[in-house]
Amino acid sequence: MVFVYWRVRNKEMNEQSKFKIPENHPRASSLYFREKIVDGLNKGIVAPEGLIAHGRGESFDYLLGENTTSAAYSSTEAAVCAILLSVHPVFSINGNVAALCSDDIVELSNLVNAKIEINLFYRTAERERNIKELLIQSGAKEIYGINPKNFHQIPELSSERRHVDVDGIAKADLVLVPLEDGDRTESLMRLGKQVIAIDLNPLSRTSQYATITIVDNVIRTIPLMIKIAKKLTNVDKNTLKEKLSKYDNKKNLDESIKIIRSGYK
Ligand code: PTJ
Repeated sequence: MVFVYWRVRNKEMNEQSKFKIPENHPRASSLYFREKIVDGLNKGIVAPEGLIAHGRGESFDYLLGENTTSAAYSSTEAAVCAILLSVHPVFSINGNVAALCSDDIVELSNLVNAKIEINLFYRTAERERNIKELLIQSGAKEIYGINPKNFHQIPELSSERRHVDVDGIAKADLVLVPLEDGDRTESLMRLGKQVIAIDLNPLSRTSQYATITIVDNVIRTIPLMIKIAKKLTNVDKNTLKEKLSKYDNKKNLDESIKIIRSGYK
C-alpha cells in the first residue's frame, strides 16, 4: 500500500521535475524533494538556511533507511489521537514545510479542524506573504501569524518565533511543530501546551522536549497522518484516549536512536 502510494507520487513528481530524475532511481523521492526545496528558495518561500536544515534532515533520513520505522508509525498514530482530542490545535508552518508539503498540510488541517499559523525563524514580510499565497493556493481559507496587530509575545523566547497569533498559537492547547529549531518547544510546553514535533533528528532539543516526537521525514509523516486521521475521525474519544495512554515518547525516542546506531531499519 505504502509502496503503491510512493510509486504514484514519484510518477507525478517525475512529470514536474525539471531534471526528469528517473522514477526508478533508488533515491528518486529524496531527489524530487530536494528539487522542491531549491524551487522554494527561488520562489522566496524557503530561507537560504533552510537548504542546510534540509541537508541535515537528509543525513538522518539516510541513517533511518528513508522509511517510516515502526517507532515513527506509533508516534504518528499517537499524534493524530492527541490532535483529535485537543480543543484548539494549531499547525506551525515554516518555509521548508510549506515548500515540501503545503497541499498535505492543508488537507490534514481540514480533516482534524486545526488552524494554520505561519511562524518563521528567519522572518521577513516577503517570505510570509509568499508562504501565505502558497497555502491559499493549496486550499487554505485562513492563515494566522502574519498580522502584527494580532501578535502576542511568548515570554522568555528571544528569536523571531516569539511573535505568535492571539487567535492561533497563543490560545492553542496543542501545537504541531514540523521541522523546528531550538528552544521554542520548551517555551510552549512551559505555557502548558502539548507539542508534537516532526524531526528526523531524535537528539535535537525539540525532539527531546516535545510531548510526542515523530522521528520521520515530514514528507512521509503528513500523508500518513492524513491516512490515519481518515480512520480515526469517527472513533469515540475514550478509544482515542486509550490508544494515547499506551504511547511512551521516551521509549519511542530510544527506539529511533537504537535504529540509527545499529544501522537496521
Ligand atoms: O522558514 P524558517 O525561517 O522558519 O526556517 C526554517 C529552518 C528549518 C531553516 C529553521 O527552523 C532551522 O534552522 O532549523 P534547524 O535548526 O536546522 O532544525 C531543523 C531540524 O529539522 C533538524 O533537526 C533537521 O534534522 C530536521 N529536518 C530537516 N528536514 C526535515 C527534518 N525533519 C523532518 N523532515 C524533514 N524533511
